[in-house]
Amino acid sequence: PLLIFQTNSGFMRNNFVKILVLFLLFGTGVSAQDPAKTLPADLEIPLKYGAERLEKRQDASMRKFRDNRLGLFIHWGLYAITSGEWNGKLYDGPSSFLLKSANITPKEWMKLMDRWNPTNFDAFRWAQMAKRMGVKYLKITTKHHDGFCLWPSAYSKYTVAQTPGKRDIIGELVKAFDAEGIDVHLYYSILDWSHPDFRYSIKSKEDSIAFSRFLEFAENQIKELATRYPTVKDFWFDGTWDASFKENGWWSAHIEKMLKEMIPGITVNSRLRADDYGKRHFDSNGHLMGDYESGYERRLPDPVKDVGITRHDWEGYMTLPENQWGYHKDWTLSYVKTPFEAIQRIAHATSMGGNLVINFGPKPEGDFRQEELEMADIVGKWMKKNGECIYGCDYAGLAKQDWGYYTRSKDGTIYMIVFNIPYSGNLVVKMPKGTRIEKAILLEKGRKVDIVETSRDEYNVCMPVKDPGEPFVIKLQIEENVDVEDKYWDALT
Ligand code: FHN
Repeated sequence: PLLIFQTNSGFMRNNFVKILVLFLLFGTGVSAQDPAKTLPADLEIPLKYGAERLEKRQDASMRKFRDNRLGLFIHWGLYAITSGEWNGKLYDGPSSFLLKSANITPKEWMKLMDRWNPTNFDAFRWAQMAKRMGVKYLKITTKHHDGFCLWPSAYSKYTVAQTPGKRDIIGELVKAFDAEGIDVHLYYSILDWSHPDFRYSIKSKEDSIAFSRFLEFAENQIKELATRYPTVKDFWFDGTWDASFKENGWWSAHIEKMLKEMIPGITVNSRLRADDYGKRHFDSNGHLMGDYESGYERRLPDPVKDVGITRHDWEGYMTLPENQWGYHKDWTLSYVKTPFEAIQRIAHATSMGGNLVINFGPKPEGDFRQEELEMADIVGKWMKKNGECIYGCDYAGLAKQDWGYYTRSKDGTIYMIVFNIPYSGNLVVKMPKGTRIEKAILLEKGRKVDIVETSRDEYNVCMPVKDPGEPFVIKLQIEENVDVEDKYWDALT
C-alpha cells in the first residue's frame, strides 16, 4: 500500500485512501455479526460481485419469508445412523462431524449407505408435527458436509438412490409440506468431504482445475434441485468459509442470479455470498449480500447493542443441545434447552426483526426423539394462543426493558412478551414523545390491564395475574401524535 501511495496517480491515491478507510472500518474481515458499518458513499469501492441492493427486499416472496418468523430446521443424513458413536467410542462433538472427529475416510463413511433404510419415515407425519408446532417453513439438509444426498442426484454416487431405502426424501418432504401450506427451504453444503475435487485452498494449478470442476458439480446439483423441486421458496447455503470458495466470489453471485432466474421470488441467504475480495455476508463496502443475514448460529444479536440489525432481514438458528444438529444418541453430554427457552428466543428474534429456526435431528429410522416432540407440542400450544405477537410482526422501536420483548404488528399494535416478572408487579414501558398508551389488554384472555402513567412518557403496566405459569403477552393500543400538555418539570441540575 505504501508503494501505491507514493505513485503520483490520483486514481491510485484515491483508491489507497478508500482501502485504508475500509481496513480501518472492517479490519481484515467483516463478520456476519458486524453489520451496518457502511462507508460514506463517495468512499465506496466499485464491486462486480457485491450487494445487489442497499435496502430490504419488499416483494411478496420476501414479505412472506419475513412474516413467517418461525421455522424448523431438520438435519438428517448418515450421521443419524452413527449417532455420535464410532467403534464403541462416543464423541461429544456434533454427530454430523463424526467423519472428521473420528478420522473416518469418506470411503468408510459411505459404507453407512448400506444401512440407510428409514422405514418409519413419513413425510406427512413430519409435516403434521411441523403444523402443530406452528412453524411456517422447513429448512431441510439436501446434502450436508459429508456429501450424502437426500435426493437421487444424477451427479453423485452417494445418494439415497444407492441405498436400500431408495426413497427420494426431499421429493416426499416437498410434497407433504406443500400440502400443509408450509414453505420448504433447501439447505445445501458447498463444503464436501467426499468429493475428490473439493479443495480447502488453492495452492497449485491442479488445485485450481480440480476446484473449477467441483464448482461445476455443485452448480449442476443446485440446478438439479431447483429443477426437480420448483415450489421451494429458499436456498440456504452452508460450508462457504474456506479460502478456495472465498477466492471465487463471482461464482456465488452467479449462483444467486441463476436461482433467481430459475425460481422467481426465491430467497437466498447471505452465507452463500463472497464478493470480489472474498468478503463474506457483507461486501467490502459493508452492504449485505443475499437477501437476509444468516450468521447468527446458536446465538442471537444483543437487543441493545446490535439494534442496527433491524435495518436488514436476518435469520437465527437454534439447536436444542448446545451443538447438535443431526441425531446424537446421548443428550446428557450438554445442556438441552427447554421449550420456554425456545419461546424466549422466538420472541427475541422477532423483536429485532429476525426469524428463528429451531433444529431437530431425526433418528435413522425417521422418528423424532421424545424431547423434540415435546418441544414441538409446547411451542405449538404457545404459538396457537400467542402467535399474533410473532407472525407478521417486527421490531417495535422501543427501548428494551428487563421483563421481556416488544414486537409490533403491521397495524401498529405493540405487544409486550413477558418472561420476567418484577417484584413490584409493574412492567415499565417507556414510550416515545408524542405517543400515549390508550389501552392494555391481556392477549390470551382479552381482559383489560391497568396502566398508570408514572412520569413523562413512562408507564407502569400492572401484572395481570400473579403467576401466569408461562410467558404471556399484553397488547398495547397506542395513540400517536398526541399533543400532551407537559405537567412534568425538568429538574434543574
Ligand atoms: O457445520 C454446520 C452445522 O453442522 C450445521 O449445518 C449448521 C447449520 O447452520 N451450519 C454449519 C456450521 O456453521
